[in-house]
Amino acid sequence: MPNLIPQPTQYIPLPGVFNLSPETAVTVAVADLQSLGELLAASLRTATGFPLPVRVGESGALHLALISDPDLGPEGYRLEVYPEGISLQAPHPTGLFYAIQTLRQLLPPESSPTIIQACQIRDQPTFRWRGVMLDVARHFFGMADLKRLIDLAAGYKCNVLHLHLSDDQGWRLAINAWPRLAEYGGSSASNGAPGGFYTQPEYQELVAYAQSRQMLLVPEIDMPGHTHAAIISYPELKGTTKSDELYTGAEVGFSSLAIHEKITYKFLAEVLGELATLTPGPYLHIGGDEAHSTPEPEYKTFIERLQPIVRSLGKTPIGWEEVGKADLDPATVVQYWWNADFASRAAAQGNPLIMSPARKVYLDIKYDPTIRLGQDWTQSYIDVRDSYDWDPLTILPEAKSDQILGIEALLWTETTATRDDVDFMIFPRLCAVAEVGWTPSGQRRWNDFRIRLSAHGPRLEALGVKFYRSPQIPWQA
Ligand code: TNX
Repeated sequence: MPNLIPQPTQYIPLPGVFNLSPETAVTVAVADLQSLGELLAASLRTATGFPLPVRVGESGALHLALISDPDLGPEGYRLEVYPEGISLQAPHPTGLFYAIQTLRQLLPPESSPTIIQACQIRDQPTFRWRGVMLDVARHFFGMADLKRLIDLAAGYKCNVLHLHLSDDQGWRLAINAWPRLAEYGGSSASNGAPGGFYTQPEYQELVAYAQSRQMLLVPEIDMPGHTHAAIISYPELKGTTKSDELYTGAEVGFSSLAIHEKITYKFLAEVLGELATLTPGPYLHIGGDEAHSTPEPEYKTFIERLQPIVRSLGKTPIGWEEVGKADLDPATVVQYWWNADFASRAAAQGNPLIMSPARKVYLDIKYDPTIRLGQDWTQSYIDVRDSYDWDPLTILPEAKSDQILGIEALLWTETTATRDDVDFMIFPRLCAVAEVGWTPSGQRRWNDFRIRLSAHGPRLEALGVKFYRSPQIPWQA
């Protein structure tokens, strides 16, 4: 078995090898697949230095085609490697993108040898939601960092990038109708780090970049708590907060929008209206977590008023598990993170669920007590095995399996200020979570995963990722 992550559902070795050579060409069956052909060629060019021209036609040793095979679903693919050539086939371009990611992993990380063991792979994901969240509010990360994260996560077949765009410490998206949100509210970050925000054209560029990597961008504006940066930018929004100063600390739960003021709903409609226009994807994440300064009945009122606003914009709301306290629209998606009681209340209402259990997929929790970065409020540490050895279908007993859309790993960034910090907390735990999302749980074995992961050390290194060398993994030198 080659060292693929996530492990494909079916891998059959065949006799012989395919040799990538300076003469190898990429062909695509129809012109629509040209950009995928280019993506494949570009990644192999970097690895091999070979020219790898891309043409529309049949004759190339690397051939991409759409096929009819309904059992593969919207994201599945077939990848067949023979001594004469390699065929990548899928019912949809998404599947071809994943076939390309698998093929990249079949090649060694170094440029030679460029030999691939012949094989047949048939593969498709277990869960349709395989997300990663980055908190760009506590610390701000620029466009280059986000595109790099998209490439890395998509390489492990994650398909959602959730951006936590606002919090007490900063507001990160320019809103035309409320310009001070980004200009003033975006000027701060945790621990006095520099702030920043995305312009609307930048945000759209990011959406398109994510799309080209088959990732759905899910934006989050966290409300009614976690809103200090918005409130000091526009004090008329204030129900409660700490002070009039920019906030750079790490406490949570002290801010709340004014639930009974008309202006709050004008704000919501305009901010979410602009966000909906900029976001082609179907979801807007409205936060809803840790609103400790919003009295419970008001919290309920707020969520119940917010849902129809999102719906009227043609979008589906997603909220953290606390929204389970309110009466939910059937389509509202709920994200479980810590409190099984709140999450179960959402599960009992029958709503779709995303699983982000803090003890498994909180990538801001320390690997072990000696780690400089990260938090430990979960009163447990998360080494790679903890992120790997769990089943999204049984983690919340009240949830029915058909309610569970999938999983999402989260990086809150109170303690992570740089790209290297982020790399260190995300990798290699994201590799483990990616496999939990993709590979059927009955096929997953920790002892097998840790060996496969060890081969990804040199790959991650070649990509400049400063990952954590967990002692659980027999890393290759
Ligand atoms: C809880 S998880 C939070 C975040 C913090 C995180 C730190 C969630 C929905 N809220 O505000 O950053 O813990 O681990």
